[in-house]
Amino acid sequence: MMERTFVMIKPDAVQRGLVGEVIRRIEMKGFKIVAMKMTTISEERAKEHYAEHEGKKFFRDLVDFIISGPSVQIVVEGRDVIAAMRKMNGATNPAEAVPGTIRGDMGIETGRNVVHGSDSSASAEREIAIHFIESELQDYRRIDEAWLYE
Ligand code: D4T
Repeated sequence: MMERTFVMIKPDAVQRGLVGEVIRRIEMKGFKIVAMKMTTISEERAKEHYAEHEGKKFFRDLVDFIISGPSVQIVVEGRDVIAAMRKMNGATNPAEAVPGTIRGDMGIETGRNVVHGSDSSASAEREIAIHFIESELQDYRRIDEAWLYE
């Protein structure tokens, strides 16, 4: 199914100069970037984004980390992209993420795990709406679509 997912390149990855590497993997896979911007997320938005974790012991640190500096917000489109992007990201804890995944290749600890990807279509829809307005989403075709999809 054609889907959209929300990806965030977290502040640790921006500071470490890994933005290009994450985007490269998304593009190389064949997925289409339909929106992208760099912002420092507001505390209000961060709390909304991570609402499911409110009350957990890592919540405060998580919010503080995510608002600590610029991050890159991306909407990615493609066939079954939600699950595929989660696979590309790897396990939440980079120590358990297998080599070849973004976290497996680029991270060490859970609280600095480089990237975020929506975990379901409901989450994707919710998260895209938190970070983007409709007019920020671009409608175009990749020239190689005929060679990516049967
Ligand atoms: P995100 O949402 O960032 O893509 O991560 P996951 O979907 O893979 O993992 P998650 O929702 O369980 O965790 C969200 C976010 O919180 C951080 N975290 C998580 C943390 O700092 N300590 C923890 O114990 C856990 C479970 C890392 C990712």
